[in-house]
Formats: sequence, structure tokens, C-alpha cells
Amino acid sequence: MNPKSILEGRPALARCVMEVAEVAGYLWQKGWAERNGGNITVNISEYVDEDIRQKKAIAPARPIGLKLEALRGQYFYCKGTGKRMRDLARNPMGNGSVIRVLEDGESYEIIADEAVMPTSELPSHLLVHNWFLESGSPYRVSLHTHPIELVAMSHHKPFLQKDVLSQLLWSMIPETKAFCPRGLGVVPYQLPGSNLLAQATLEELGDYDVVLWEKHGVFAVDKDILNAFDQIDVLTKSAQIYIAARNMGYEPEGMSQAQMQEMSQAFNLPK
Ligand code: 2HA
Ligand code: ZN
Repeated sequence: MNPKSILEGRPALARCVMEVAEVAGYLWQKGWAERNGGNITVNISEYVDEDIRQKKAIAPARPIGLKLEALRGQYFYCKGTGKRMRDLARNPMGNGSVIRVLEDGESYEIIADEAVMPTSELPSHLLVHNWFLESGSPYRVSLHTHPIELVAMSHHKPFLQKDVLSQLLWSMIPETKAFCPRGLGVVPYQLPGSNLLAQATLEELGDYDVVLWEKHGVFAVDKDILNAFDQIDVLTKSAQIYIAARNMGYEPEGMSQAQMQEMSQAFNLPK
């Protein structure tokens, strides 16, 4: 670690950033993070002390492109734009940075460790973080990645109808509903990094913790980065089981409605 790193002498913040690095390694190993694919942002304001508040910007302030009132004075760890998850796994502060949202709620500045520009999906991520704070949600992380099987399934229109994929994936193995209880929302194709994509994602997050971006990837939210990763991981496991069955030449039966209901009751899950 760089001796002047913001993580130095701040074990809770360092642990949080190291969890991001751990997940970045998983994304690469799973083949979900080719080149600079995917991005991660974490609201780290709970770890911010007076010394961090006093830190000067290390790059000129830049517009977010949106006005986000609830984010005034909030701090985020963001993966850097154009940076690789596999590099971030080894060196999170060389491939990501800490930003502060300014009091105008519409611009931000980088404060540590290096002037690494934040993710191209910053508008989607910050819009979602703004909504967490406005709505009193305990969620603090957003994770975007390109899981192969889920993206492949998003190329088939019948799967994009409301809750078709949630039901299909939940029915492949009981754990999927247990660990992704709100299912998989769907956002029709929009330009990556656009405000339209951000808005459409936010609308789906009212009902789902994981949203499938048609022909692109998934966007997941949760309290911490490991939980966000796990939700995508269980959905992907189900997608792999479905595809394995189809490759053996049959449509998998799936758990029955009665089995799903029994499981939902036993695990105290929503219907
Ligand atoms: O950050 O995946 O959607 C690279 C991307 C943009
Ligand atoms: Zn992407």
C-alpha cells in the first residue's frame, strides 16, 4: 500500500476497500470482467473522519450530469474509468479513487489516492446512491458486471417479459430465491453510461436488487459488496444449470409452484 494512502491508519475503511478488491478478483476469474468491463461504487461516508473532510481535491471538480441533493458531502470509493478489475484486485487505490460530492449536489472532486477518473457509469451509480439515502435504505454499494450466461439470456425477447427470468432462475435450485429473494428486474437496452439507463435502472430497483441490462450486463445493489456479488453469483449459477440442461437436450422441469411456495414459507421469503 502507498504509505500516503487514505487507507493508512483507517482499518475499517481499508477492510471495506479490500472487500471491493476481493470481489474484483472474483469478477475477473469468473470471466465477467473482460478488459475494463464493469464498475463498482461504495458509499464510504461512514468511515470518513475530520482529516478526510479537510482533504483538498487532487483534480479539478467535475459535473456529475445530475443534481443529487442527498449526496451533498458524501464520499465514495469508485472504480476508475478504463481500469481493469483484474488490476483493481491487486491495487484498488491505483485503479480506483475516493471522491467527494460537493455542496452543490451536482459536481464531485477526487480526494485520494491518485487522480483516477471514476467509472463511466457514475451517473447510474450516484443516482442509485442518492435514492438509498433519500429512502432510508441501508444499502451502500452498486456493482455492475457482465455475467456471460445472464447476458446471453438477455438476447432472447421472451426472457425479458416481467418476472419470466425471476421465476425460471428461482426454480432451478432452492438457494437462488433464498439468496436473491427479490428476483431479477429487466431494463431494455439503453446506451451505456447514459442518464436514460440510470433512470430506467432506478425504477426497477424499487422492486429488485439485481437488474439485467439487455444485451449488456447486470447492476446489483446491497449493503456490502460481497452480498451484491453473491446475489449475481446465485442467479448465474441458476442460469448455468438451465443452460446445462438445455445442452443435454431437454427443457429442465424446474421446481414446482408447490415446492417454491413451501420453500418461500420455510425461508420466510416474499411470495
Ligand atoms: O465500465 O462496463 O458499462 C465499463 C462498463 C460500462
Ligand atoms: Zn458494462
